[in-house]
Amino acid sequence: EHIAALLKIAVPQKLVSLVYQPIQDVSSGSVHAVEALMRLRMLDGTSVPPSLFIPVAERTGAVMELGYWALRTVCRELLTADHVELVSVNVSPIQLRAPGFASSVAAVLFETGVTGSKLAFEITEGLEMEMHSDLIRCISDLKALGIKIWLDDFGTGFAGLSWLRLIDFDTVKIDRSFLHDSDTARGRSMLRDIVRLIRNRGHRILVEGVETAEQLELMREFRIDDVQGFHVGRPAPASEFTRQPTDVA
Ligand code: G
Ligand code: G
Ligand code: MN
Ligand code: NA
Repeated sequence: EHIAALLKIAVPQKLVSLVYQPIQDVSSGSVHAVEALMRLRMLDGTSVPPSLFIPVAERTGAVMELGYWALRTVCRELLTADHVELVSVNVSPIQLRAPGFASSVAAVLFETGVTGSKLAFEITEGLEMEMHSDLIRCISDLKALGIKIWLDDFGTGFAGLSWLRLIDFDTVKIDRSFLHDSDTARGRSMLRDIVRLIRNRGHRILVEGVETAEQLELMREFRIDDVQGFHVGRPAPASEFTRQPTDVA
């Protein structure tokens, strides 16, 4: 249909772009990472949300080309700035399952001169993710390149616990629905239990969707490592992050 056709021309026609959302270390207050988020606009300029075009891209296979484009763009427009420490990129299970994915990623790193340790790949726990052994091998190859592996949207699907059993994630991102439930005692105790589970397994914990100072304070009480959300910052173009801190003055 329309979106599928649009995706075929998206890269050459420059209809895709990336915006970056800051990730803050709760204890130091520093923004030590940003998440890259894809944006797609139609020929008339209106934008299509990722919730609409990513599933289509996964179904048609366009997610492969878009994924390499995103990785190259992150390396070129952001990671060449020395003071940018870490960028997380969303990666679809379709990409992880594609033969030769890790070596293609290595080629992009080589080509752009970027070190793998400046990248994190976010993997969403979804129903469709089967525990193929080649997927697990791919993840270990990516880790060997220095790339961090994060589990995204933890708690939204049914596969999260299986993923935790099989893969040693650097960071687990707790879905923002848990934070939004934390205004009730029941919601808070649920969040506390999830945090305890993830922490006991030795992962770093990021909570998404922090929108108020009160929520940030609660995250401090819960000893959450990292936060992301409108209270910390909204997604913005690369130019917001490539300026040296001294350029601001
Ligand atoms: O940016 P927000 O606009 O709505 O993004 C929603 C979701 O879309 C993200 O959480 C992520 O799961 C998905 N998404 C955004 N950018 C990308 C991308 O570059 N690749 C993939 N596979 N998913 C993305
Ligand atoms: O799926 P993934 O969770 O990685 O995508 C992040 C999505 O969440 C992006 O679409 C982004 O625009 C959105 N987002 C980021 N911060 C907030 C927030 O504080 N509140 C809400 N409601 N959405 C957010
Ligand atoms: Mn994400
Ligand atoms: Na998420």
